[in-house]
Amino acid sequence: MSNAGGSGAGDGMYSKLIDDEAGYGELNIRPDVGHSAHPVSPIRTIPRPSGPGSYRLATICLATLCAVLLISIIAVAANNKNKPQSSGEETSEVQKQKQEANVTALMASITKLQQEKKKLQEEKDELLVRLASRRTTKAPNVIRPTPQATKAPIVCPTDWHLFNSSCYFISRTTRDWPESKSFCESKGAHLAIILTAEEQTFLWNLLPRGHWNAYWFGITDGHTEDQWKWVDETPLVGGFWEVGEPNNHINEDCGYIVKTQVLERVPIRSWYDAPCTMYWPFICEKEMVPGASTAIPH
Ligand SMILES: [Ca+2]
Ligand SMILES: [Ca+2]
Repeated sequence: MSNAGGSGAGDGMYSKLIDDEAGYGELNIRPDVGHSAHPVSPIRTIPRPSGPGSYRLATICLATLCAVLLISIIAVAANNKNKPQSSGEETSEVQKQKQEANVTALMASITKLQQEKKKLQEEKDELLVRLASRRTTKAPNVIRPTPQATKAPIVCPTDWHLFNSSCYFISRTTRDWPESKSFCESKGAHLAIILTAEEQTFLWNLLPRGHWNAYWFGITDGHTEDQWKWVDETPLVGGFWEVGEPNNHINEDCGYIVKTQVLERVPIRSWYDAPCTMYWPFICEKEMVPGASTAIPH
């Protein structure tokens, strides 16, 4: 055995140790070099990856970590993907149900409208039948109202005054009430029957003012006290009595209108009752028929 041989064997062993130690990586203890007589203290070096083994391990670790991360990401993504999909499915289902409900409601509306249309069509047909029936049964020669003949204007005789369709006469002579009534009737008229405030005012305006200008007109309660009637036997409704009248003060059964010098007196409160035997002027009224003779008997 030579030293060289012994030395070579020792180098081979050493190289193998280096390789093995390098495989562990972190602690690199350098043994004595050349078996020097001076022992060298072991040197601790900064661990660093070195050698293909370290990179493989790191690569494996990184790959593992990457795989774990990738799996985690995929799992999270899948989870997140499943959730909205589920919600979306539910939403879609609800929408589908709503749409089906809408379709059902629309179909019901269409059916109802069709029924109403049919009913209206029937009513229309019935109305058309009625209209056609009326047209056929209508008299071909309808008697149409002829235009009214032009109304002849009412012309009152001299000393008679027209209001509406009546002529009024204000006497200048005096008579008691029965004689006044007879006089008017002899003229084809009657003592005035005054039914409206307008008529009353019209006559009032015809009368002259005086100390106590009184005029008989056609009202009496001679048949039954306080039951006033017109000369045509119709009962009095309302009237234009002065306040406190009629009072039958001295057996007063005939009505008259008075007009004085007092301007405050008003036509609608100018009626009094008095004994029918008093002599006063009077008012006659004659209803006129358009186109009829206006002649007044003398
Ligand atoms: Ca009386
Ligand atoms: Ca009186």
